[in-house]
Amino acid sequence: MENPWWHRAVVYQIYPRSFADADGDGMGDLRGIIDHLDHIAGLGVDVIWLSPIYRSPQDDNGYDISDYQDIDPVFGTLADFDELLAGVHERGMRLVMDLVVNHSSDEHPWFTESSSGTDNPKRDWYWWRPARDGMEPGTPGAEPNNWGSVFGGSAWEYDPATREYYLHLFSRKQPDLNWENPEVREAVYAMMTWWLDRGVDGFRMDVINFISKDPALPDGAVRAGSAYGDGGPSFIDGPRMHEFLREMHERVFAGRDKMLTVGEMPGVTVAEAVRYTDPARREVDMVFAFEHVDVDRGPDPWTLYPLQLTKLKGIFARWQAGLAEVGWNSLYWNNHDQPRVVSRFGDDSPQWRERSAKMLGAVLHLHRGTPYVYQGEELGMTNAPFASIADFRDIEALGHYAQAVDHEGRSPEDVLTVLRARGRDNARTPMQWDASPHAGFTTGTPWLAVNPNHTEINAAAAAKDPDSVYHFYRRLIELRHEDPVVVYGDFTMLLPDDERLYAFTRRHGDTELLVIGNFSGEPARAGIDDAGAWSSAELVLTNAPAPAGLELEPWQVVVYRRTLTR
Ligand code: TEU
Repeated sequence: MENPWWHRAVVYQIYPRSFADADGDGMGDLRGIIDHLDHIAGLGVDVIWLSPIYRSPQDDNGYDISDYQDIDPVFGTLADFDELLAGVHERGMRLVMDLVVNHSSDEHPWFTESSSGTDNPKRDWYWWRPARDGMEPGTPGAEPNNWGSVFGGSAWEYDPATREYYLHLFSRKQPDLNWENPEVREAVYAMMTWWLDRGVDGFRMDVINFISKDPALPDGAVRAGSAYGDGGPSFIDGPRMHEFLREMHERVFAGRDKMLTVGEMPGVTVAEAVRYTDPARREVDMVFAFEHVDVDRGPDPWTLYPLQLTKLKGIFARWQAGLAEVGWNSLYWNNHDQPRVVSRFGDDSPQWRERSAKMLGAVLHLHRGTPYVYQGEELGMTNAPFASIADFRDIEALGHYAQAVDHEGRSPEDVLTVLRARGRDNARTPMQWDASPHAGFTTGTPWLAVNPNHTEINAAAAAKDPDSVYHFYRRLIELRHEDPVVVYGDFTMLLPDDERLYAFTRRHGDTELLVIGNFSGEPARAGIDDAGAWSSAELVLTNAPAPAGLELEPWQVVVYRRTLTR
């Protein structure tokens, strides 16, 4: 089989609400994206993935959709969308939409109908359940099971009119769709087909490995200190998951080539990912796994744990090996749900910010898989200085804060410390275009405060500086497009026990790459076999002066290439 185009591709994610505001209402919009397409094309990426722009009450910034076939007025119109799509295609890029079908908005007509009565034909489109046996509906503890929602609180909302509860794994304004019902599946496939016929090039599928649930919905285990049980075992990679994805593929994607599908899959294992991405099974092209972004989590959700580099390398090594023969990896540090990587795994102080941002980019992109760049990552944007809980807008941050502080007795300072370091709003502060007030993002009042460091860190400054993070990402992407070793080379992790250096080789035919990144603020020497030969090989990329031997400066990355002689 011919290698698919997306093996060579790099994807750029736009979070439209925070990208560029053309009409001055403080929220990004489609016109703003159209106006900035050259910034993205200039990076050399192949694909743009748009977070949701559909009609939505915006309870979870568009991940709660009330009309899948219209654009939210905040973002523009279908005509704007068509113009954007044409602009993307004209520049030789593709456009991938976000598909959010584990749940809809509670304001979607499907749900309005479903909640209108127990005998409504759409009642079974969502997960309605009566109160727990022997309990009075609507009283404390009468929820059908003990599951907590991802955003805090119970996963069940009581509807007094019909005296039943509906399931919402996320906010109560995001009721879960019942994929057991074939009418639901057909409605989703029809909607997807409508977008593909309009010209879009694929989908990123939101929490897609949650759509198949064990219909028994049994209670989950309760973690010490928490009020709720973990329903994960009943809905992560559930019983009919592979069947649903194969059916979707057959109904929606069969006969269409050049598509890209990526399933977001919290909790997915390597073994499951192999099955999801095996081309012969026709499910999805790749998945977003979470192990590497959960690397600095520990037993207590309100304690900050430092990065252990050896653990991070162990995770990547397993994913690289697990998908080496069958399937394909996606590669990401950042998205709209993760804190900024330079603040998390690098050093965002003025001295090392740019250097560590480049090192992180190079180490990630030179793994085997398809890299994703999240807006602002190419500028080395950092976490934001949130002073108090009032500065956050994210429903997850607010929900977790309420549950932890109001119901679990945690100290507000502990909770804020973790939210400041890990909260999703870190990724959602407006894109920093220039040094002007509000960073050139809007002429109005931004919906979430602009990071004050935009006077230093912004796209205009980066474009002018040949040593910027932006131009480094551009060269990194160019390297992937030029040299098949980056795309197809096999992967070997080196120095697995080194606490500071991340080192690996890639080999394809007679070309070999050596990548070493220093994840520390100290110089470090790579004690690898063949060090002498490597240090005289071609240095294709670095972010600091060429090292002597393999002695790297703080946060330095080196990429050497050599031709093997037989
Ligand atoms: O995220 C799925 C998910 O599991 C997130 O809740 C994530 O793990 C967590 O927020 C990390 O802090 C997707 C979307 O990417 C996210 O923006 C949505 O809020 C969520 O689904 C519901 O649609």
